This record gives sequence, C-alpha cells and structure tokens, in this order.
Amino acid sequence: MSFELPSLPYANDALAPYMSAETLDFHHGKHHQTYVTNLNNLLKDNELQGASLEDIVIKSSKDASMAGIFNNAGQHWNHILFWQCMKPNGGGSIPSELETRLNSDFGSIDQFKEAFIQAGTTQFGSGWAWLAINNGKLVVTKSANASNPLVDGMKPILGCDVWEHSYYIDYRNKRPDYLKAFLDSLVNWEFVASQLD
Ligand code: MN3
Repeated sequence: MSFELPSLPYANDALAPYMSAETLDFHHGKHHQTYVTNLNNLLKDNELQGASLEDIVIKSSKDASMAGIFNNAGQHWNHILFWQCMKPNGGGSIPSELETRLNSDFGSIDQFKEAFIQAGTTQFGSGWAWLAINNGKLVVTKSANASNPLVDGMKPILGCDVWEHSYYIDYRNKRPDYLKAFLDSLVNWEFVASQLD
C-alpha cells in the first residue's frame, strides 16, 4: 500500500488573491507530489513500509539513517494538514471552544496571532509555524525543514508552510505579509477546532 497525493479540498484558484492558482499548481501538484513519490520509493524494502504515516514520521525522526524517509514523510504529513487548514473566505470568526482556549493560553486572540507570525517570521530558512497541543495546553512553535511538533510529542492542529515555495510567487520576500494573510483570510478555523481533543 503506497501513499497518494490527496486532492485539494477546494479548486486551485479558490484561495486567490491570498494564495494563487499558480502557487497551488506548483506547491500541491509538484512539490507535494514529489514528497509522496520519494517517500514511496524510499520505503521499498524498508522496515517501516506498511506503518501509518504518523508512525513513520516519529520513528524515522529518531534514526539518522532514515533522514530521507523522515524528510519526505514529514513533508507529506505537514502538507496534508496544511491544505485542510485553509479554505476560500477563511479567517474570520473562531469557533467558541477554540476561541476560549486561545484566549486562555495566550491572553488574547491578538497575542496568539502575534506569536504565530513571530514564529513563522523568525524560522530561519525553510520550515513551518505551528499551533499545537502540548499536555493539554495550546502552544505556538516553529520547526525547520520537514520537522513538526509530532516528533516532540505534541499534536499539531494548525500549520503554516514558510518554505519560499509557499509564498514567493504571491508575496515575493514578504513572509510576514503572507503569515498575516494566512491568519486573516485563509485559515479554516472550523477545521482547526475539529482537531481539538
Ligand atoms: Mn510546502
């Protein structure tokens, strides 16, 4: 059983102007597809073949000889979450249970947004900004390249790809503008809320 590229839950042009069809054509159709293809090839004759994607990410993260598998499995997992975290006409109001927990753990929604944008902006080079559950508490974290909070025992519920391939066509070098647009106009808060335990 090999892994497959999931379809986007919206049309390629549905997130414009905040994320263009050109960006999604390349990012989903080329970059994500390549991670899936590489992962399937690397798993041939590997002991992790047949394991769940989450298990492959966590186990390969602890074994330096599996760096290639980790990079491609991590990116496959991260992008599956990322596509679901966005929707046309996103942003806007946050479901009440999630809003209450964000207010409780960050002080205010604005303070959460500031922390998330700060995490994504200060991730040097390629990586991700996250909202994750750590021992029942919501936390903002960042990770390099393909890594994610799963490898540290947390549950990511919102991820924003800050690799240049995610924003350079639409925002050029302005990563903070992309992160702000992601939170204000792209996030599918209903999906994020559905990931709460
Ligand atoms: Mn990407």
